[in-house]
Formats: sequence, C-alpha cells, structure tokens
Amino acid sequence: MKTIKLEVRGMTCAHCEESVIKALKKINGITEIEVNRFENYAQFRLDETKANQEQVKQAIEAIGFQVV
Ligand SMILES: [Cu+2]
Repeated sequence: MKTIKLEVRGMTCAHCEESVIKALKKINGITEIEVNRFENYAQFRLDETKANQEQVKQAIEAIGFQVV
C-alpha cells in the first residue's frame, strides 16, 4: 500500500469533490480517499497489485477534471 497525493484541477464545488470520490471508489485497490477542492488534491492509499496510478489518473480525467 502506498499513499498517493495527486493535484486535481477543475473542482469548484462539493459536487465536484463527490464525483471525484465516487470515481475513485470504483477503482479496486483504493482506500482512505480524501479529496479537497480548495487545495486541489485527491489523496488515497493505493494497492499497486490491484491498480496503478495511470488508471486513477484516467478515471479522474474521464469525468472532466485534470490531473496535473
Ligand atoms: Cu462542482
């Protein structure tokens, strides 16, 4: 398990945060999700035997946010 903090751009309200959290929850291997729109980040624990960072990035971008 590895803690990862990604810079996420484009979140403007609580709904945006929720959308990102939902997208992350769908990925197997992610736990302890924390998303903050004011500080533009998404942090979580990732089990790298189940998913990789690229998949996470794609999942966030697929719903309209940018991972810097
Ligand atoms: Cu929003």
